[in-house]
Amino acid sequence: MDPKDCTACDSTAQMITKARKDGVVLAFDRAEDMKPCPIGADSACCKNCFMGPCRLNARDPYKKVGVCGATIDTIMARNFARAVASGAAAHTDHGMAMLELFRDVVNGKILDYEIKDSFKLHSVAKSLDIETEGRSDQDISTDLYKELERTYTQVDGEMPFVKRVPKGTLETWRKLGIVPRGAMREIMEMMHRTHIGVDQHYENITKQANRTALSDGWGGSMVATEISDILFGTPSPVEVGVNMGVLKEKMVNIIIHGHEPNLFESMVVSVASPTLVQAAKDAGADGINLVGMCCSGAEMMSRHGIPHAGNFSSTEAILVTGAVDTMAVDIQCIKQGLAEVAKCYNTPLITTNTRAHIEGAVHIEFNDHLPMECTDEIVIKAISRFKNRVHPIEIPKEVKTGIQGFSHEYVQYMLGGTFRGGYAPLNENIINGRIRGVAGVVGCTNPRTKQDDSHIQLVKELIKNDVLVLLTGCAQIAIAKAGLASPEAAHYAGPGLREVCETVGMPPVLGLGSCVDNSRILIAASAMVAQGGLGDSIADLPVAGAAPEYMSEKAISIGHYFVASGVYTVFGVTFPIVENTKFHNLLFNGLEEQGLGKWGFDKDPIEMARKMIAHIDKKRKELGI
Ligand code: BF8
Repeated sequence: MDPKDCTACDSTAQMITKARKDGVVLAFDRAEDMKPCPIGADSACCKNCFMGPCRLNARDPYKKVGVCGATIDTIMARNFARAVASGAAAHTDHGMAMLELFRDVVNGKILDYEIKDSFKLHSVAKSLDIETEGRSDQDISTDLYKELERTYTQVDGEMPFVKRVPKGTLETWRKLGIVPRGAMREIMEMMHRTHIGVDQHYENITKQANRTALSDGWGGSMVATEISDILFGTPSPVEVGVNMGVLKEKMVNIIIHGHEPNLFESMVVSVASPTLVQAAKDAGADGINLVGMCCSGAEMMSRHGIPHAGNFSSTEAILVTGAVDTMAVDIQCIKQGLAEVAKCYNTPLITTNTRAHIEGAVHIEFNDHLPMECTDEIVIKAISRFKNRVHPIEIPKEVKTGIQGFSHEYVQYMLGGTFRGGYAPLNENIINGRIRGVAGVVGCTNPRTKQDDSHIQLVKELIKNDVLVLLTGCAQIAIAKAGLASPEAAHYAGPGLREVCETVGMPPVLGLGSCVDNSRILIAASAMVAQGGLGDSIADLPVAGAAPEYMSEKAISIGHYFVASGVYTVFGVTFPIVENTKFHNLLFNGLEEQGLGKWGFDKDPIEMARKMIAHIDKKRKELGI
């Protein structure tokens, strides 16, 4: 396939062309070579036991059942629920790692990190009814740790952050019996119920999938975001360059790619070490250039303005520049193919997390108690590779500068300041129609579809129609590369949104950070409900969500927690379900009838925008605005 058809990102296209000249195979090539299994793509295959695998016919879904008698609805619901459980497990395990780090910082067992944002500590504690008046940060933190541990370990009752859920939404959850208890319990029960011969009613399986997904959004992901803000600082707007042009030929280039911010935070300290900077200079470099990719990159870009080199589909391609002196990774979305591409360009690929080793990579374990041992070693390896560069360097020139770092706290401040008491100006602008509604555009890129293209088309269409767009994860990077994250991009917006952007001096899209930071969107939605005038539940709001190029199980969990929270959520690329089945009808209609949100699907980004806008208009009409 022509590189220009693989991606809308010129840098990545340039590197695909170079890789082909160099005889190096990338995910784009493997995607062409590996046609998806049509039965698996429709989720019409069950391999949950060893009497199968059983394959049903998507064209005649009720003709056959599995060996155990499982119907197409049971099979699809179980497969879908297991994707939710896996995605939720990834986010909650990440959140748990942050919580453990917080506990040991508070206990004084870890000295390399500290509480950077005491204001946020107090506000999170207050939101959970923890007394803060006249108490030390240490005492508040100890109570906060104990309270948030329940997010994981609690076997009965309601999760701590459920306190933040709008009243109307919570009433619906209670009525349906889907309030999450503890993440471990929900994920365990989900895996149990999808075992052969347990839960064999697609509606009941979906009920537990709702609860499991909610334990991610209002649990693990929210813990990851809030604790990371407390430890490393809450983002506020910062100007950042994004795309492969952030690499510097004369510097030692180090890429951090993954999801947990602690590795990256310690890298920031290591690359500033005078000894290591001198060592880089002694090796002939002008200095050390630290850049991010994927989600931890998005977090560091938001918190510290660290340049970002690209999203999921560009992680192999960037190695083809020959300019990457080391890529260090931790967890999630790290392609095994990186090892082979890194080898071709003599780039050390370093795994750092005990949970994620890759055959062919060097493993240097990152230990929160002695983090610099790992990060200094990464820098030393990079300097050594710089000194011994053997491949010609070709760095694409593209860099787009934009504004990132819009935490929900800053959105509140920017649109009215704390003195106005919350989200009043946003709600007013929605009610008066300048802003038609709000859309979250999130998720991955996927080599099965032209990289970034659907994100860009969808977002342009939404802002043209006065829909304010919130972004996270790889979607945020796609939009930044397209130059839409600068205030000047307001000229793409419709007249109402443009007026708001120009008055405030903000871009028409607001980047909120990594995928766990989708929890910021849940909090913003709750704040909009609490502000008044837009109903009493998230399902009442004129909002919608989309992941037009998703590829991961985490994205399915995110999509499902938005749906279960009341949001119409549209996915692109493919949807792992057979149409015209009872389970499909439940996800795409039935959940909304229960008072929740609903799923949507469209491969065409303009059609996707049309569906989201129609939903927003329907909600506006119901609200009488
Ligand atoms: O959590 S958007 S490709 S990097 S899964 Fe992965 Fe998807 Fe990117 Fe981050 Ni999220």
